[in-house]
Amino acid sequence: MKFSFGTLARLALTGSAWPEQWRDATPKPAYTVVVVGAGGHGLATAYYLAREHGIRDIAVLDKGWLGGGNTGRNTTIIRSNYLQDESAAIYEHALKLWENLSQTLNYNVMYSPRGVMMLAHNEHDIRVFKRHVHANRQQGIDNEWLTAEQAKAFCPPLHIGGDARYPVLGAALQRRGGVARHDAVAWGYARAASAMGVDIVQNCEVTGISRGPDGAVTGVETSRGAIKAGKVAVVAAGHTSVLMAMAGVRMPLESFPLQALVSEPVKPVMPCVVMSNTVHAYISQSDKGELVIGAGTDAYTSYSQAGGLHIASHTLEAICELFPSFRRLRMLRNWGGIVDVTPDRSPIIGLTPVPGLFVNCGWGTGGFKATPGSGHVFAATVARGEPHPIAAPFSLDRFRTGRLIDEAAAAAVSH
Ligand code: FAD
Ligand code: PYC
Repeated sequence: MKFSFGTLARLALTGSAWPEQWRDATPKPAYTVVVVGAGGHGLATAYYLAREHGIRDIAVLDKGWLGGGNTGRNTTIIRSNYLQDESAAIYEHALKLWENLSQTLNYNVMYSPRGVMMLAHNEHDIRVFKRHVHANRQQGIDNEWLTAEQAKAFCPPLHIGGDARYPVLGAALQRRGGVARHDAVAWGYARAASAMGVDIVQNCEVTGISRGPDGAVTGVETSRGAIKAGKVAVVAAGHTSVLMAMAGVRMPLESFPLQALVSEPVKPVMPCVVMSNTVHAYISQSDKGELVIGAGTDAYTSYSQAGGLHIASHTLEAICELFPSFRRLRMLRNWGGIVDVTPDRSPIIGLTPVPGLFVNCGWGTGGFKATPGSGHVFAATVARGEPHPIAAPFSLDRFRTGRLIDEAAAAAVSH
């Protein structure tokens, strides 16, 4: 078998080869909708446009390979325990879709609701997480408070002792939270969309967004030629500002590297997902046996798909303090992605000042869990030309009106 650079890069990132059948799709000269970005959100958007809105004349363009952006680089934590009502609504919408996604797509996305536990290490953490527990229950979302001993019983390798630099004082547990297989999500949506006639065009970089005399979008310029489009939907995490600038739209976004790593594979040892905001670390175990560990974002904006080594070292120190028995494991591979972050740490989904141009971005460090819900509500927004009710609060114009959805203090990882 001959491997291309894309396949080798995939192998390095995810440890598995990728399906070949979409690589050489040739773009047609015109489509009803062009989706820019073949990550999970872009592919899900195309899938729901085709399945629920009957629009099948769609191209999903990616400058690289399918799922090779953040979708294939994240630590796959899925939860809906957000503080604000608007956020809880969209993440819970996504969580409900996750629960049946393998059946819906007829593709095993390996969704595993093994529980996500967020550790409290000080009085402030306790107050914040208890506030989340109460808010989530009011929203009809499961979340419960555990004592340190209950947290240890749920996750035996966890060290809760008083000799730790950050002793565990308790934890918030969302039992329906968990993980999924990141690239399977991209492939599952791609295969199902492709079967409905959607063209998925890899190695096709969008270099310009064309507009007519009335200012409305008319198509895109790409590394494989011009493509006409009635509507253009930009779903290009990390690169949204660059793409939107092509249409003259300035975005309230900053791009940061965020990194993760895996250990050598071991037998099942870690029964759930554990996150610690205070020490900036999160950990789970993949079905292949690797411990999947994520770090915080770099302090400086950058488009480099690698984070600072000192950030990863800090994370590993924290993980080793929380899980002393993992000290003897060796690191297998590490990588980075580029996340785009909004001032209120909430996504932007919806219409733009340019007629026919739509955008879905700003998921920061937490958009994997949103993939099905985001694609679902964005597809409705693009199809109807007006925001889906769940997407409506996340409009771009909240940065003009000031009606922000502040999840900054609520986020479980450093931004
Ligand atoms: P992507 O998968 O990045 O897709 C965007 C695509 O756009 C890319 O494939 C890119 O090649 C393409 N593109 C860019 N520019 C162009 C162009 N000019 N022309 C054509 N194509 C273009 N979220 C969670 O919920 N849980 C987690 O545990 C979690 N952990 C994370 C850990 C790391 C290390 C990272 C980096 C992110 C993490 N996230 C997590 C965030 C999550 O990965 C993202 O929010 C989500 O995957 C974004 O999906 P997407 O489809 O929007 O973007
Ligand atoms: O949003 O749950 C999350 C997350 C975990 C790691 C990165 N993001």
